Parts: sequence; C-alpha cells; structure tokens
Amino acid sequence: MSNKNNKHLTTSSGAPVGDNQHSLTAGSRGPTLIQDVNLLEKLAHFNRERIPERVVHAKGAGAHGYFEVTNDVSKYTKANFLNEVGKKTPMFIRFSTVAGELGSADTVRDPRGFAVKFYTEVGNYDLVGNNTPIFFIRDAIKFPDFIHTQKRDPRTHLKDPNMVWDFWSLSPESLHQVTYLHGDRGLPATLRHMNGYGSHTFKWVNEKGEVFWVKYHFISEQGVKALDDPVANKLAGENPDYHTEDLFNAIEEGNYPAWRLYVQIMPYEDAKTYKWDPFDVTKVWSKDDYPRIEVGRMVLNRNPENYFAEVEQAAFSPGHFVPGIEASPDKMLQGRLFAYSDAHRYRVGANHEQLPINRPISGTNNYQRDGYMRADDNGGGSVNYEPNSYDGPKESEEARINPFEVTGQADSVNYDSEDHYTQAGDLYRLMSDDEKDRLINAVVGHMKPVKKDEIKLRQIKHFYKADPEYGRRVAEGLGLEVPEEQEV
Ligand code: HDD
Repeated sequence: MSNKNNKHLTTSSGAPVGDNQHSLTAGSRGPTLIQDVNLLEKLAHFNRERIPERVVHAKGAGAHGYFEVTNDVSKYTKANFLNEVGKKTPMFIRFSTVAGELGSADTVRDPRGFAVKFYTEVGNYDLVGNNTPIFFIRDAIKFPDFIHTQKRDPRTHLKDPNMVWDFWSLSPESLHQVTYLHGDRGLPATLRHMNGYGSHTFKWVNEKGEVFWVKYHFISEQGVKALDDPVANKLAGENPDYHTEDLFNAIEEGNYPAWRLYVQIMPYEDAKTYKWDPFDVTKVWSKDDYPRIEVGRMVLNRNPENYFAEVEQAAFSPGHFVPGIEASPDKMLQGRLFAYSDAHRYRVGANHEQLPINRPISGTNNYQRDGYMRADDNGGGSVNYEPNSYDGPKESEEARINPFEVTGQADSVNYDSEDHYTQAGDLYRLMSDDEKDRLINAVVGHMKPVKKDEIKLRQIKHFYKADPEYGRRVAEGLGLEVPEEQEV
C-alpha cells in the first residue's frame, strides 16, 4: 500500500482513498456529508493552487542545462565555477516577457527576461538580465512608477500608450532602450534567437584581491532573428504560447539551444574617467574600448518535469553572488539587491530557498530557523546561535567582501551625464535602412493612439536630438511638425 510506487491514490496525509469519483452523500440525492474529508481536502487544496504571479515578468518558460568554461578568466575572478577550462556547472534559465500577465501572448513587443541560475559548488549565482544590454531607467526608485505605465490603466484596466509615452517622454534616460525595444530586438523570433545580457556592471575580484568591472553578454549560437509585427500579431492570436512551445519542442527533439558567454572587462581605475558612467544602466560600453572576452558556453538540454515546481517557483535574485563576484554601485542594481528576495518571500514564502529548484547543490549551513513551510530538518538539534562553543558553522575568510572606498555626500542626486542622445542616435544609425523603417513604423504605430499632442511632441524632440532624421520621420508618421527649436 506504499504511495511511492504511485499505484494507490492517497490523501495528502498519505491515507488510501476509497472513492475519488463520487462525493459522500446521504442517500443517492444527498445532501453531501461534511464527513467526506477527501472531498474537503481536494476542494480546499484546489482553491489554493495559485500563488501570486510575478508583478513583472509573469509569463515565462524555463529550461535546465549546463555551463561549460571555454576560456581561462581566473586572472579576473576567483569565482570557483569559472576557475578551470572544461568545468561544467548545472544551470537553470527562465525566459519571460515583462509587462503581460501569466496567460498573455509570447509574441508581443517587450524586453525579454533572461534569468540564469548557476548551481555552483559554493552556492547559487544568479544573473538576472534581459535580452537588452540596457534599461529604461537608471534608479530603482523609478521602477514601480515605470512598471505602472507598462501595466494597466487603473480605471479602464486597459494597456494605455498615453501613460507609456508620458513617462518615457518625461524620462529621457529611457530613449536608448525605447529605440532598442522598437527595433528588431524587441520582437525576437524565438527565445532561442536572442542574446542575453547581465545589463548591469558587476565587480569581479581575483585571488590577489584585484578588482575589475564586468559586463556579461550571452550570444546566441542560433543567431539573432526577429518577427515582423504582422506575423507576431497573428501568432499572438493563433498561438499565444508560441515561444514557450518552440523552446520546449526544440529541447524535446534534442535540438539543444546554446549561447556563448562573453564579458567586457574594465580595469578598476578606468571607471573614474571613462566617457560614460560605467554604472549607468542606460548606457553600453563600446566594444572597441572593452572587447568581448569569451568565458564559456551555456547549453539547454532538459525541459522541466513540472512547470509549477520548477518554473513558477523559481526564485532568482541579482543579490545571489558567489565569492569573486560582487555588486557595483549601479543604483538600479542596488535597489534590485533588495527587491527580488523580498518578492520571493511574499510570493513563494520565507523558506523559498529550500524548494528543489532553488536549493543550492552545495547545501546550506546557517543559524536561520523556522518560518512557514520549513521543508528540511530545520537544523535538527544543532546549535542555532553564534558565537557558540558547539562547533556550529563558521565564516569563510575567502568569502569576505573586497573592501572598497566610498566618498561623497549623502544626497538624492542624478547621474552626472544628461546625454541620453548620443548612444540612442548611434543605435539608430547602426540599423539597416529596412530596420529603420520597421523601427519608425513600430514607434509611430505605438504613439498614434496617444491623445495629448504635448506628449507626442515632447517625445519627438528626444528622437530628434538622437538623430534629426529619426525625429523627422516619427513626426511625419504622426502627421506633426518637428518643434521649431529643434530645426537647427
Ligand atoms: Fe526585475 C523580475 C530583469 C529591474 C524588480 N526582473 C525580473 C525578472 C527578470 C528581471 C529577468 C524575472 C526573473 C524570473 O524569471 O523569475 N529587472 C530585470 C532587469 C532590470 C530589472 C534586467 C534592470 C536592469 N526589477 C528591476 C528593478 C526592480 C525589479 C529596478 C525593483 C527595484 N523584477 C523585480 C521584481 C521581480 C522582477 C519585482 C518580479 C518577481 C520577481 O522579481 O521574482 O522583484
């Protein structure tokens, strides 16, 4: 009668169930008896099947795989999983759209989440990035407002281009990412045909305690491909799970998608003088200044067995570092260090790290105890405080943070540079004529329903400053004049 062999139906307390097709009733017509504990348990558990969806990045698809080091980068970082060519580390990835709800269509114009969890020998390292190297804003304090504009209008409960373009036009630091988003990269053909980026600048520390600034680029071996708007719109109606299905099928068929991981490395001192603030997440570093260095290869070779257990309960955090990798002062990253684990405590629970998908293969050893849904032995009878005289777990010298200097006055201030135009313009000028056409179409199509001309004109000025042709073409598409002061 063991329930391990899966032959016998049981209640959640393990007792065998006698009848799972008919409620227990008084006579054949009922009423139903409250004594039917199997029925009560079944209905009650069903009512609790949903956990809150992620407030952003709700719709996603995940896969397991491995990461293999292909190039020795140990002179830049002591991170254990990168310390030997050929070393393989198991990993899990979750791809997602940002703004839509859990059941929303895959083929919408939106950045794509690219969240990677490396199960290293010294704890989980999470790289929670997007398929774009930059972001719309550069200070976490603006994130809830920004996301409100991407979600639904409080009254109509509709997506509303008014609030989107109002916010963007009043937050010109978004221009670079807005250009990225409305170009081909905003509508990937599949999840396999896009690159991934760590987005922020991170700190790498080597064995000697030397420090480097680093940016991560995952380059797709499948190539980068986009969908046309009309095809994407059609797919959104016919198969809203198109990307999810494509990823699952590719892996199921043994057609394993792979990415090469590269880094850009900036010497510590360069950050003081580089032409762009290297901690401003709305900017990229030129590849001429900091060429890409190969690190390894990520291969996705196993589908999840259970979507809820592995994908829905996956909990990534930009604060999950391992020795050799640390935070940078990027203000967005700093806010994210708090936000993610806080989201998981609310969404999944205080003990979310104990779930199989989140559990480090290296094990955990600390003095945290108790809490809802503690699923392990809770430390058994071992000592639960420190310092102690009972051989409890000890700190590791090599895990100490690399000390760094901080200077300046505490204040709420902006980044130094208000140049939001050069890099956005460079991106525009890099695009082929065809892609420029598609970009202008996408921007014009998205801006057309905006009711206030004031918002449209304010945004056109930004496009114009990035590149006069860009501004003029959007203005023409909207049937508006380029504001006079921009006609240099
Ligand atoms: Fe975020 C989820 C990526 C800024 C707050 N974010 C989330 C996911 C990705 C990103 C890929 C989904 C993870 C998964 O698959 O489970 N987010 C980014 C990037 C950002 C960024 C690349 C900027 C460069 N995010 C950002 C900021 C905040 C958040 C500034 C808040 C201060 N993000 C969240 C969150 C989410 C999240 C609310 C929703 C649910 C979750 O974390 O697990 O905490």
